[in-house]
Amino acid sequence: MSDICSDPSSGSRSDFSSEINADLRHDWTTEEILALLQQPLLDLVFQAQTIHRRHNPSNSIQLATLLSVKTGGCPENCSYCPQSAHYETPVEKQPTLSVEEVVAAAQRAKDLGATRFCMGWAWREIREGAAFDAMLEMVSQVRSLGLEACVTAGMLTDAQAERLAAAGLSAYNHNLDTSPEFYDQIISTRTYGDRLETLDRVRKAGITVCCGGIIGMGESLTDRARMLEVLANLNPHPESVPINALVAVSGTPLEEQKPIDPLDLVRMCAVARILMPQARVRLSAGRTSLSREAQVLCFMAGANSIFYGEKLLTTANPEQDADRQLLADIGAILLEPFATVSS
Ligand code: SAM
Ligand code: DTB
Ligand code: SF4
Repeated sequence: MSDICSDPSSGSRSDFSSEINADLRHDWTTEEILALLQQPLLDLVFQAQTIHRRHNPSNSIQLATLLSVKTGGCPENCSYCPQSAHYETPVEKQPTLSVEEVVAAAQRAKDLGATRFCMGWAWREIREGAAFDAMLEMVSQVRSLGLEACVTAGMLTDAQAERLAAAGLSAYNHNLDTSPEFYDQIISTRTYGDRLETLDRVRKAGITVCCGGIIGMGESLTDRARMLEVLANLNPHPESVPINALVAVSGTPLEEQKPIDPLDLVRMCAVARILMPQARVRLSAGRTSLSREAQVLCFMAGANSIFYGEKLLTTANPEQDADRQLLADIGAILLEPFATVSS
């Protein structure tokens, strides 16, 4: 990564002026958010970039690498997900990875420049036992490498959240995916309320919250606005907000969905940035369908993280070489591990 500058000011916090405080709201209305989403694109990007620079003066981009530790066979019926046991998809159920395999992958990710390592389990919820003990060990060892550790493994109890926090977990990913109104057309095996309850448990345990959603599932613009509204009205805001474009996988109920217009992703990144000025807005699934220029527009709009590595959980992501080249070509400043939210 020698051709990409590292973040000179990571760890520093900007002064909290009244302007900065005024940007941090938790009372957004659907109408306000819809108006933002429908602004002329360049006005929207300008507004988002202005807020972005005010809150993130170092303008750094974070590289997060994903690894699927337990793949496939999930009892939930999320219509977008190739790992659901409800659908016949190209994903084969595989043996759960060992602590050693996971730590070796985390070391490789670190060597290639990632600062956050995100581990996924295709579970409805965490259960006590050997697999959870192994998860705690993975978290602790990933942290020992000097990486942020993130887990996504479905619902959890207060006690499990506390044990994950004690193991050093930096963040827990649990997405709202879409609006409360559209949710039951996408998933029926759990409720929006279940999702919010889990987020609450994560927050209470002192773990940072990674929560976002997906566009391109057939939702309306109002659904997009409503999802952003629920996210932005969480207090505090999620520290990171993944914005995914649906990867339509054969065998899932959403296999025939038309690809989104990349400019819609730019709009989502911009509005997420305006509503949650200090969050890491992560341009997540769907990047293989974006041109370099569309990705740069997302960065202009305030996206400041990507998943980095040739695979997401089970589907393709851009080649690492291509990402490194893109970041070098735009002179991206990369985030150091554990930098503060405002760096
Ligand atoms: N089972 C856990 C859960 O549901 O929280 C963790 C894994 S799940 C794969 C994490 C997130 O990935 C989902 O909430 C969804 O937002 C995203 N995701 C899954 N499949 C996707 C797809 N085909 N396209 C875009 N995003 C997807
Ligand atoms: C998130 O919002 N997106 C990532 C991560 N959080 C866990 C997962 C995307 C998965 C895309 C489909 C797959 O690769 O299986
Ligand atoms: Fe299971 Fe998570 Fe996929 Fe839903 S998104 S089917 S909970 S792995």
